[in-house]
This record gives sequence, C-alpha cells and structure tokens, in this order.
Amino acid sequence: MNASVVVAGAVFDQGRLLAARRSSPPELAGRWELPGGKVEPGESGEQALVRELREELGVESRPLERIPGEWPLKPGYVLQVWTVALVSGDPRTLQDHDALRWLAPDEVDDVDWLDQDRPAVAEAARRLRGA
Ligand code: 523
Repeated sequence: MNASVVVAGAVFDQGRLLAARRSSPPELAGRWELPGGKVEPGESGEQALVRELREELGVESRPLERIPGEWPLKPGYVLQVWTVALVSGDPRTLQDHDALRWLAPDEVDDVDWLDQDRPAVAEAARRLRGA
C-alpha cells in the first residue's frame, strides 16, 4: 500500500519563511512546523495544501514548486513540501497552532523545528537566500 501523504507549505512573504508552533498532539506541542496536513481522498497535494492553509491560518495561498524529496512520518505517512506564496490574508493561529513567526533566512535555525521538517526547511532557506 502507498503511504498517505501529509503536505506542508514553506510559505514565503517579503523574503521571510513562516514557522508555526504546534499546540497538539502533546508529543508535538511546542515544536515548530511548516503548516499543512493530510491529503484527503480525491485531492491533489496542491489542493490539500491550499485547503489546509485556509483552515489553519485563514489565508489564500498559491503553491509554487515542490521541494524535491519525501520524508517519513509516523508509519504509513510521508511528508511532501511545496514553496507557497500568499495571495491574500495575514496568517493567524486558528487551529493546531499557538504561535507564528516570520523568519529571515539567518533566523531559520532559531526555532525548534520538528525533525522531519528540517531537510525541507533547510532547502526553503537556501531558496529564500537566492542560492
Ligand atoms: N506533520 C509533520 N510536519 C508537518 C506537518 C504539517 C505534519 O511532521 N509540517 C505530521 C504531524 C502529524 C501528521 O503529520 O503526525 C498529520 O499532521 P496534522 O495533524 O497537521 O494533519 P491534519 O490536520 O490533516 O490531521 P487530522 O486533524 O488528524 O486529520
């Protein structure tokens, strides 16, 4: 069986990367992630990402490029990440998160990212720097 996909967005705005602090479940609370969630049946990864960012942050967004790679989560799940541009709205903590930060390229290591998000965060930071 194929693994279920969790999608996440490296949201870029004005040269900064959005980091979101999880408020649940207890084992993930307090750690920072690229926001997103599970792809539902019948959705593409990009569609799921737009929906999740609308539900979780109250923004309209546009996926730009997939960051190559796929990272294992709990058994049966893998993480895929896209760079994302904001179309409208200011991200707010609506569900799943209790804090947000916009990180400049030299600040991306300032928060305690979930381990499984780190490779994509590193690549996102490289792209932000224009490298
Ligand atoms: N991750 C993860 N990194 C990351 C995300 C968005 C999710 O490691 N950037 C993990 C955390 C959970 C699983 O993927 O173990 C599902 O993410 P979640 O809970 O954000 O997805 P939802 O909101 O679709 O999940 P349900 O509310 O449970 O349906």
